[in-house]
Amino acid sequence: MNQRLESAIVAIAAGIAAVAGSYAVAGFTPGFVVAPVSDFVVAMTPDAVVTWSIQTLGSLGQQLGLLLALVLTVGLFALATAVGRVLADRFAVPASPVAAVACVGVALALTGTITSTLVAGASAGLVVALAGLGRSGSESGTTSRSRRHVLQAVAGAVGVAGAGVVLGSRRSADVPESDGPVAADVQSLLADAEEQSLDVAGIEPLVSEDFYQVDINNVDPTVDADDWTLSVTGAVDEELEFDYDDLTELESEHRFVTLRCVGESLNGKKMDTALWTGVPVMDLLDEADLNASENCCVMLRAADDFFEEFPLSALQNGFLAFEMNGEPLPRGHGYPVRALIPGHWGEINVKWLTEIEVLEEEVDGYWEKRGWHGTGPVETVAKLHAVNHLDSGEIQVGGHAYAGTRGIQRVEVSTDGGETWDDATLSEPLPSEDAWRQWEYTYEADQPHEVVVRATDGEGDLQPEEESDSFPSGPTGWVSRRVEP
Ligand SMILES: Nc1nc2c(c(=O)[nH]1)N[C@H]1C(S)=C(S)[C@@H](COP(=O)(O)O)O[C@H]1N2
Ligand SMILES: [Mo]
Repeated sequence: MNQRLESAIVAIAAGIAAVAGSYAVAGFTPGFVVAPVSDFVVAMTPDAVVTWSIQTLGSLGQQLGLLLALVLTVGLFALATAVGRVLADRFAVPASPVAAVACVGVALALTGTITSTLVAGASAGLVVALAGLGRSGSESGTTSRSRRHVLQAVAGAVGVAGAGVVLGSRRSADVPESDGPVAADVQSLLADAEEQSLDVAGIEPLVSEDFYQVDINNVDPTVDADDWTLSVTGAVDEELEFDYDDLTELESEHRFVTLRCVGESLNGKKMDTALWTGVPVMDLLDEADLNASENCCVMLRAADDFFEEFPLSALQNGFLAFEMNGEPLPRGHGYPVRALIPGHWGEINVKWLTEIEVLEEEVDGYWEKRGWHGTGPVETVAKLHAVNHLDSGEIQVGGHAYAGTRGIQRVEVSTDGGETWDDATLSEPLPSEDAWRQWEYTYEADQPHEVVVRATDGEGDLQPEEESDSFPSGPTGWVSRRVEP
């Protein structure tokens, strides 16, 4: 085998092992060597490309970004290994420790985390050592021997990668340790919600089983509740700082809240509901702390450097949540504390919240800098997610309707493309000021037809028919779908 090719394969195998070794000990956390590279990729991606990718690729764009970061990181370690081997050759010292040290250097520069760094270096060193196993003298051996060396290196990398995936995925576990049994009042609220859910196959129950996740990170921040603080800064008389105990010692409430992402498609699935436990923002802050009369707005900032700005008046109805469905907030949903702002698009419901900055003038948030207008109240929507052909021969359609704090009064269904309308059955409203309702409609049909659905909010306003894209201020229009009998 060509010597150059052999070196390249060994270097790449070592690169894969280094990344896998780091994953084994760090999991999908900021200590994983790919995390900073992924942040870099995200930061280097032009805003126009980010916006385009959200609209056309959705979460796929984020996955492609992660894949690119993975490939780049393997490349970095492969390069370090190759340089290490060349240097070792030149100074006639063993290659594997030199390559390991080179990889340790790269990992340390990337993460600054000791264990992740050492294991990355050791994994790469192991693969280089395997490639040298049975090598006699410094002469490269016969073709078959060199092939054997490459195979040893590749086998080593595959082994480390396998172990890394198994160990690492345990560490990435999304849910922090639960701190005991689910409280009785939460259990009974969840049981009621389950009871109230309509019997329609193919739609989420009133409390979502699979809550969507949207954020700017490929690797979510890991924030320790013990280290967490929330500071109140900006146009305040005196800056304040609270810790996790300050928050959780206050009397907590349970609220059913629906979130919906402004960037989703009209009939998309980025709308979900959970029972959140937390404290009203104003129980923690004082009216006086905010100088409410002089100030217009607030900027919420987070551990992932995300920031969103919106009117102070919206924050005053806000909620600081630290539990979701009776468990500590999952890491992906903002552990340890997130904001919930009633009736507004998802993006201002800031996760991993660290700072509330009070402002005298409006400024743009993260998404507004990129052209979105997602800080206001949600649009009214009725979604059509289930079309079921029942044993009775009838057709059942169903979905969810949501209008933020306006509530949902009515959902109508047309089975003739919008000519005539009939009322759908609605689930009983949850005890909430900001939650969706399910709807269901069963009918007979023997011809292909167009089903259209529209909601009326609690103020009596019909959902706008005019269609618009999600960019920049959320999708509008009536959902319709062709149904075969
Ligand atoms: N810190 C932080 N908070 C964030 C985001 C983010 O990227 N970082 N994304 C926002 C967006 S765009 C939405 S739609 C909601 C989604 O909340 P979820 O992931 O819990 O469903 O979180 C919001 N809060
Ligand atoms: Mo969003």
